[in-house]
Amino acid sequence: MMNRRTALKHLGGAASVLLLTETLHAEGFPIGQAPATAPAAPAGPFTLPALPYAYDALEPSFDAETMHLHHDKHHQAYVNNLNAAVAAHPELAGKTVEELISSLNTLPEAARTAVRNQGGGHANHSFWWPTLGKGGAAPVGELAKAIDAKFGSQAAFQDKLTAAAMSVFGSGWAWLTQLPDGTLTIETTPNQDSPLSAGHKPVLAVDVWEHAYYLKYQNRRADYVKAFFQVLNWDYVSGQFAQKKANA
Ligand code: MN3
Repeated sequence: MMNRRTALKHLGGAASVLLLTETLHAEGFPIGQAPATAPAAPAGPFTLPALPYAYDALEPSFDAETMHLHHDKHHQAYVNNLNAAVAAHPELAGKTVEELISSLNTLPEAARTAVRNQGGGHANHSFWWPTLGKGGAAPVGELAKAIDAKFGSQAAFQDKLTAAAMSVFGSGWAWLTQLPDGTLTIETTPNQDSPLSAGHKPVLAVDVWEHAYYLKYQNRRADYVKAFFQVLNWDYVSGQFAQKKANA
């Protein structure tokens, strides 16, 4: 049996360069800036975390094919590109991706934009996958109280997050985050920017890049956001919130 990796090896350098060029283009690199010869992506220090459930676990809301592409191709590309970006900066390799994007201003200028984009993509997706799954229909405990206190009700919160997700022009994310004073807020970030860069702690998020929904929902972002609430793992998100609060 020839797997994809073996097949690529047999196809040789030209095919690899083509694939990498397409990946770079898909991740927002103007095609003219893709390297003429593609060095093999370093294997680390950053690695793709496994999905904590099966690819079809979120069906029918999020289809298995989208999950395959989103995790195995898009997230993997952020990891590969981040590894390439830190390869020339060994002092960055010992840090977690969260530490890197929390202190963008302290990074060497040559690596800053790549870490912001590729590191942001890696951190955002690594945060996001475990918050999905089928666990509970509503927030519980401390998070339920905090959402009610801030937004009035769970339904009002859902409406506000939906409106935020719909308001993102182009690619980005809508978030529920915790501010340094402990209160909750809804915010959006463009591209792969992370709330961590502003010192805000993500509680939950909606990825509104088209790669997250186009196969199944095409232009219907509102339907996708509705489907997101069907696969938001409230039990996990509430547990994480309570734990962080206890440790704060
Ligand atoms: Mn995504």
